[in-house]
Amino acid sequence: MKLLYLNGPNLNLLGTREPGVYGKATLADIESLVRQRAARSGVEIDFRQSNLEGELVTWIQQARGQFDGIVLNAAAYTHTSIALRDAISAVGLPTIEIHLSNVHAREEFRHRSLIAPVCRGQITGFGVNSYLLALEAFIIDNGDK
Ligand code: CA2
Repeated sequence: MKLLYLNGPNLNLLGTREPGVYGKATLADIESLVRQRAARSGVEIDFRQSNLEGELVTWIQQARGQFDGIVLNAAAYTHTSIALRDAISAVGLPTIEIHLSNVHAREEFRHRSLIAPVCRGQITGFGVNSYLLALEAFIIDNGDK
């Protein structure tokens, strides 16, 4: 199984600011944890971050035929991006929406996800473990086939 992990705007700052909300791990630390767990199950990982909405859209479009699924922390675009939602819907690959923080326990504007209705599911609030839980979900789902 091949999974594409996509990270949206400002997640490149992880570990450098706001550790109280997002924890102390950097995005490179998270990538390394995901890769270690994935290797144990023979899962291939591509892990990327962009601050640009259009670049994320392009990567989602290009995932068709290249990956079995997408794990997406769309960051603030979760709450605003019809373009990301349309891309997920168009590509037809199972996509799991993830967040480090529990978006439902935060400001009202974070409660709405424009991408959730076209995602396989949502994992929110488990910190770095949200990234690992999405991997587990894909491993379990794949085993069901
Ligand atoms: O909890 C999450 O993973 C979020 O996707 C993070 C986004 C936020 O807009 C979503 O509502 C929930 C923000 C990512 C910003 O990351 C930073 C990291 C360090 C310092 C400042 C921002």
